[in-house]
Order: sequence, then structure tokens, then C-alpha cells
Amino acid sequence: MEHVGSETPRMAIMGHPNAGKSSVVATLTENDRIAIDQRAGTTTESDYYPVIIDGQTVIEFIDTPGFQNPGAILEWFQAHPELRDLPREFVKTFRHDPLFSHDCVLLEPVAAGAGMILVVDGSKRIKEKDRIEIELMRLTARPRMAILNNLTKETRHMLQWQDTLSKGFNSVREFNAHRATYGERIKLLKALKSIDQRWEERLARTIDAFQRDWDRRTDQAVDTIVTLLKDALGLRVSKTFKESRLDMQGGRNQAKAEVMEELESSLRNLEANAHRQIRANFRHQVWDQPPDSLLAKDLLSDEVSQALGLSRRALALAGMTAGAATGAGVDIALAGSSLGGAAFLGAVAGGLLGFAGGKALAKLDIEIKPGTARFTAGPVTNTKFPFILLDRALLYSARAMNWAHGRQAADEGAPDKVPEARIPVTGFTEELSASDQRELARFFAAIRKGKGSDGEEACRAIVKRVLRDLSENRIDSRVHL
Ligand SMILES: Nc1nc2c(ncn2[C@@H]2O[C@H](COP(=O)(O)OP(=O)(O)OP(=O)(O)O)[C@@H](O)[C@H]2O)c(=O)[nH]1
Ligand SMILES: [Mg+2]
Repeated sequence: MEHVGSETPRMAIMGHPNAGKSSVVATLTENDRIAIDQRAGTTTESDYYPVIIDGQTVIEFIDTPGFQNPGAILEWFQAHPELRDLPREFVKTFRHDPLFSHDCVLLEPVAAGAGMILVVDGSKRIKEKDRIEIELMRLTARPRMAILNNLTKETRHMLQWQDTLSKGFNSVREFNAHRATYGERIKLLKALKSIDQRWEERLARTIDAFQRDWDRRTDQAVDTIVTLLKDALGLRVSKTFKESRLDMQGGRNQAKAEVMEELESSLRNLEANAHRQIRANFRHQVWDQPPDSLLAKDLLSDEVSQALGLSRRALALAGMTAGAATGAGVDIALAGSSLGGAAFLGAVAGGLLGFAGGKALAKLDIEIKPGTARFTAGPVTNTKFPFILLDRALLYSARAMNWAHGRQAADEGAPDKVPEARIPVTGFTEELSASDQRELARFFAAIRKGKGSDGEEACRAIVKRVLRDLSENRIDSRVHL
């Protein structure tokens, strides 16, 4: 057993059934596999959840079912004011008493020096049993903090909770297990650090490890996003067809459609892979994307194109002229073919390359050789598309970074749940400064020309800034888009 002076800080999570204890642990440890349920009594045994960074356990949380007999324990505590270490003496005395077997398991880590976090549902009235637990925990003299986790939007009991809790705890904080961002997790750890001098140094190291780890993950997400942009915008796919298949107009259209479809599905795959990487990077296993989310819609759909990316005006300001956005590039290399060049060109230009709003998505090259024709789709020429792709990656990251792990099994439809803030209608890129938009446009154009490194650093810096803002500030309501 560890003692107070040992290395890893350990916090046991206490509180009534259904107060949200497991949800708090899930959010703090980024573990969305912890059992959470709207029914009380979900957690029946204490479980240890270490936070491991670089192979080192930096803090450990113990999810518990809470006290079984708080009244009796408090009575015993009060009857023994002479004892220096009440939790340890209690466990020693009652270890073999079946009546207290659960309470002893609960108090064992505390006896060994763990701190305690009491989770209360601040939307409920304070009851006598709450006062008992608060006093009991105060008498343990362990580092302890109280968390007000509001399960509904009811706030009229909050002041009373604050008053009552502050009598027994070194620190009282509001912390919503469903809506806490990374920034709020760090604030909670910082508050924990200040509750007890014995813990200061260890928790300073824990916080440092958390911050370094988050920075690294943010950098990884930036990397994933920039790589996605480079791969998608530089992408070309080719298909070779027999000349005989192309004699008829129908055959030619079919060929075009096939090669474009391949380009489109490759773009979708690249995006899906990048999103998977981001999701894994922020440790989400259970992920219930709302079916009406913009991210659940097709990347190349009209709906997505209307909601995300730069507006026509911003595109123009970013130096992307309307002409460049509509030009369906068709290059034909004729190398002695029986196909009539002009007729062929007529068949190729037209709606089939159409992306949202009838604008072309990509360039189509046709290289005709005796007997065959090679159709190459790509690179993407549509100037709005990269902004849409970037917006979706940022939206996805916003969700991955801000979606609290304790939220997994939540009943989002419940009428009394904490309401979401207003959802802005634009994506992220439209909100950037004009000069940022220009920088991005420059980078996208460079990739298209095969000079991907031009402007890459600027793009990285912009993406990083957006991601940082997301995790430092309040939860971004766009996670629901
Ligand atoms: N709206 C909202 N609901 C929450 C929040 N935290 C927990 N809940 C919900 O409250 C219910 C109980 O959460 P748990 O984390 O299982 O509570 P617990 O204290 O571990 O419960 P037991 O293990 O049964 O003692 C679940 O339906 C959660 O989704 C929150 O911050 N906001
Ligand atoms: Mg539980």
C-alpha cells in the first residue's frame, strides 16, 4: 500500500449513487468505456483508473460506489476524537466486520493516503445524508475537494451547496462531467494542487505532464489536418479505357463518371482516415455522432458546401476569382487517335465534373494514345473545396477535443439536460481574418501546383491557433453541427 509521501497522487471519488461519480472519472481520465448509467447503483466495486502519460502513471482516480453506512462511520469517528488517523483506525477495526466490508474497501485507499473528491448533484436539495458525508470526509483530514456536477439546469440550490461544502472541503468547484473541456480539467487539477501542501509538488508534475501531452496531441492533430489537405489537394486518379469503349458518347460519359467517382471516393477515404486519426488521438472509442450532424453528411454534398467553407465574397477577397472557381479544366493530349478531338472535348466539358452549385471539382486530363485513352481526374481545382475540407476537419477536432468522455451514455434527448449554447451557422474558416484566409488560399494553390511546402508553415500556425482556442476556451457549440 502507498503512503501519503509516495509518488502517484491518488483520488477516491465519493458521493451518492447516481451523483455522476463515474462520469467525472471518465471525463478526467478520458476513458469513455467506464460504465455510466441513468440508473443508480451502476458502480458496485471500486475501480482504479490511472492516467498514464509516457508510460508513467501521473495520477490515479478511484471510481467507487460511495459509502454504505456513512451515519455509522461518522458516529464512530466522532466517538474517537483521540485517534490521529481515523480512516486507518477504522479499516483496522472493522476489516472483518461483514456490515462494513464495503466501507472498508472504500476507505482502504484513503487509509493509505489517497485524497478524496466528493461529487454532488448540485441541482438537488441538500439532505441530511449529504451533511453526514461532508462531516465524515472532513474528519478524515485527507486532502479533499468537492465537485458540483449539475445534472440538470436547476441552479437554485447552488449557493447553499457552496456554503455547506466549503465548511468541509479545502476546495469547492463546479465541474460538469458532460461539458468540461481540457481547460476545465486543468483548472480542476490546479485547484487540487492548492488544497494540500503535501501534494503540491506531485500535482505540479501531473499538471505539467497533462499539458505536455495535450500539446503533443494538438500538434498531432495539426499534422493530420495539414497532411489531409496536402494529400487531398494533390490527388490525381487515372483510368485507362479502350478506345472502342469510347466511340459512343454514352461510353465516354461513362468513362468520365468512373474516373470522377474514383477521385471523389478517394477524397472521402482520405477524409475518413484523417478523422479516424483525430478521434484516436483524443481517445474516443464510444462516439455517437448525431445523425443530423454536418459531419455525417457527404463531404461533396450541396448541404455541406452551403454550410461550410468560405463564402463567395471571402473567396474573392482571398484572391480566388470566380473564374478560377468555375473553370472545369480539361486538358486533352492527342496522340494520333481516331477520335475526333472536338467532339470528344464537347463530351468532356459539362456538368459531370460538377461539384456543389454546378462548380467543377477537379481538373480532368485525357491522354489519347492509339487504341486507348487515359483519363486523369485531379488535382482538385475548386477553390472552395479545401476550405470545406479544412472546416470539416476542424469541426471534427472540435468535437474530439471538447466532447467530454463522461458524456458517452448520456440521454441527450432528456428535457432537463443542460441546454447547449447558440450554434453559429458558419464553419471556422469563414471566421478567420482576411489575411489568414489569403495565407490558406496561397497554400492550397501551392499544393495544386505541386509546391506543397509554400505556405505550409503559415497554414500549420493557423490550424494550431484554432485548435488551441478550442481547447482553452469554453466548449465550442459547433461540436454539435
Ligand atoms: N446532464 C448531465 N448528466 C450527467 C452529468 N454527469 C452525469 N450525468 C448523468 O447522470 C447519470 C449517472 O451518472 P454516473 O456517472 O453513472 O453516476 P454514478 O455516481 O457513478 O452512479 P453509481 O455508479 O450508480 O453510483 C447518468 O445518466 C449520466 O449520464 C452531467 O454533467 N450532466
Ligand atoms: Mg458509477
